Amino acid sequence: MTETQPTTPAAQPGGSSSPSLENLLHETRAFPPSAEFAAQANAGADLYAAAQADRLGFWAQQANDLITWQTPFTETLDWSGAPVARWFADGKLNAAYNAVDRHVEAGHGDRVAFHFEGEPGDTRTVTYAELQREVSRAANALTALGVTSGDRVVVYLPMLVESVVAMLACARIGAPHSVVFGGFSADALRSRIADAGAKVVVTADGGYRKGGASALKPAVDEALAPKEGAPATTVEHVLVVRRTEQEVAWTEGRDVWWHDIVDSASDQHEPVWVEAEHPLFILYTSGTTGKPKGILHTTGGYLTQAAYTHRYVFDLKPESDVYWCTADIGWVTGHSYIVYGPLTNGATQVLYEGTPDTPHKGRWWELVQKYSVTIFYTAPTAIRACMKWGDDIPASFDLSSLRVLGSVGEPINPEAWMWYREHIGGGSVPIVDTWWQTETGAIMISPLPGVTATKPGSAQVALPGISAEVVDDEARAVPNGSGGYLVLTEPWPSMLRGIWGDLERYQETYWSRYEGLYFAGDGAKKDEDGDIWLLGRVDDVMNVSGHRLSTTEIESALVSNEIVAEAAVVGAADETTGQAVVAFVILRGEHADRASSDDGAAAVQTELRNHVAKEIGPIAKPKRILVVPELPKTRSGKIMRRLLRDIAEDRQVGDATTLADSTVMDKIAAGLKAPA
Ligand code: 6R9
Repeated sequence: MTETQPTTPAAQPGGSSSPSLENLLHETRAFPPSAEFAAQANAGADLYAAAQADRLGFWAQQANDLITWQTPFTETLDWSGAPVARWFADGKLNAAYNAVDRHVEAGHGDRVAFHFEGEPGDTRTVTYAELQREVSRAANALTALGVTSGDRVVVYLPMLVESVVAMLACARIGAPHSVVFGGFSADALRSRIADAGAKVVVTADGGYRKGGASALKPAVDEALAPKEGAPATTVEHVLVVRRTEQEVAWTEGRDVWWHDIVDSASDQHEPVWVEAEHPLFILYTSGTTGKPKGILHTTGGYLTQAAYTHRYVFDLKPESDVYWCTADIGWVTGHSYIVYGPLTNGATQVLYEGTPDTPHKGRWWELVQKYSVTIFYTAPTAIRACMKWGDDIPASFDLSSLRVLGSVGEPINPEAWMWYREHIGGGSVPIVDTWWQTETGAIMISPLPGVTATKPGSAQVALPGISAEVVDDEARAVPNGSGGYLVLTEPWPSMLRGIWGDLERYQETYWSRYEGLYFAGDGAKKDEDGDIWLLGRVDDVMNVSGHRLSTTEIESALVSNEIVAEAAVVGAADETTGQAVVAFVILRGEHADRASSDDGAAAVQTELRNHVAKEIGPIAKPKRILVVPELPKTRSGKIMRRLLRDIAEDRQVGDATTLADSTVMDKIAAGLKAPA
């Protein structure tokens, strides 16, 4: 085996080229784990030592401890084809067998795999033994539809047990799945089906969202309909789950009901043993421009790191924990932390179909109470929404079962972190802020809840076995107290193996900025202790009068003011300063109408500008602050700053089709036409 990457040299004293970022986060709070938590934790400090002493040996041990191999591997890493890694390449396994069957074989067939809760309140409990039978039936049904190892299957479903079953059935027969988020349009679905060359699409008549039945099948019909200029579809069959009992159009010969062919299929199925580098799934993720990238993940390394991170970052005890990740399976978080990580570890989970505010804004906390959820994993945008709805809502439920809280998806501002800890975690539950990407496959940077003294707003340290660094423009590690770009300096088991059908783009996107280093596209800062603070995508890092400022940092400052509920900051082109800071803020309920008069708006502006000056420094003062009713977000909750930048630079607003709510930009524009 070969490893060609040098370890990045230790921090050097600040040279003239090191970015100046002395202004960030004078956040000094730290919360060490309690002695009780540390004493029972899966991970101790020795995990770091073990990985440090022998990194590849450490990963080989994780792969052997956490995964069942049909044929054991003898080689841990082959990096000779860099940047395409091969991990555990001569081993054979099956991901679905690892996620389901082996738990039944070990005598845990009666353990609940899923407590499913539909949005209308219907429930279903699925044990591991039932999951094994259901996955086997679905695998037999897909085989009957002509799917064989290597064929691609697109999964376009709401959050149902069948969604997990469909993914595992694909894995069981060696057919890579490509899950497309149910909120995506027919056009988005069409291009993903075409790019993946899918043979079968699994969908449903519809799902329940925000109190009503929302249709899915029509989007599939539209995506598969002949279209001028588009290639003929490769799809032979559409497998349809009945959920809402809405009327659906039916194409005879192509469309098949799930209950017709899955329910009647045999519940015995021999998994297809695949090589460790056999493709497990393709997941499309949007780049900053152009066509979405099909991120390719393979089996052995991905499963190893998904299981490893889930076990240690969340301190999972499969016999006693009830784990709930609120992500949708359409995103990588749902893949790694609902399907592959937790099931491989034999966890019991809550699976919820709907939105957090249906039928009331306490729905999530009601479910935590109902199922005595112990580990809860969600996104900062959801936490901030809950903050906005008020403290009294979570306070009216018993959340005392919770013992670990997680955050993922974007930097979490210290105020939201503190709120999460106080109001959801009862002031004592450890929070793990987990940094990773679709491309990394699994968590890379995160505290370990029994080891790390956590800091509000920081993902802090690379996990044992992972090597991350913050570098300057010349690829030199920045000294503590400075900012730069986040890179990963060694290959890791769950790394992407490329972009589907476009190896060159893989090389160019991630490996061309710095020789031999994976460029994550995120800005980051090392604090005086060397802990890593993520600052948002690099295209969100502003340069104002030569000072490097982070959108996140200023957003955090704004949200720490009591009148602000949520804030988004962009850098707008500015003649004198290069870029100028423009902030969009949503005021908290009680303060919402303060900006409705000109005088009021001016007073709010002054108050917030002074507040930012006090929190960070005068350089960070927003040049303009616009009070808006809502912010434009993607369906996964990320703020689309590009659209806000269009407004800030007085341009026609660009393509807004990937917004969760396409009317938001109109609402913002309507508000701004009033005299500012
Ligand atoms: C898992 C996921 C990846 C991008 C990533 C970064 C941001 C995710 C974060 C975080 C700060 C965290 N991000 N987790 N930023 N702190 N804990 O979200 O994957 O959808 O591919 O997004 O999300 O900017 O580069 P993905």
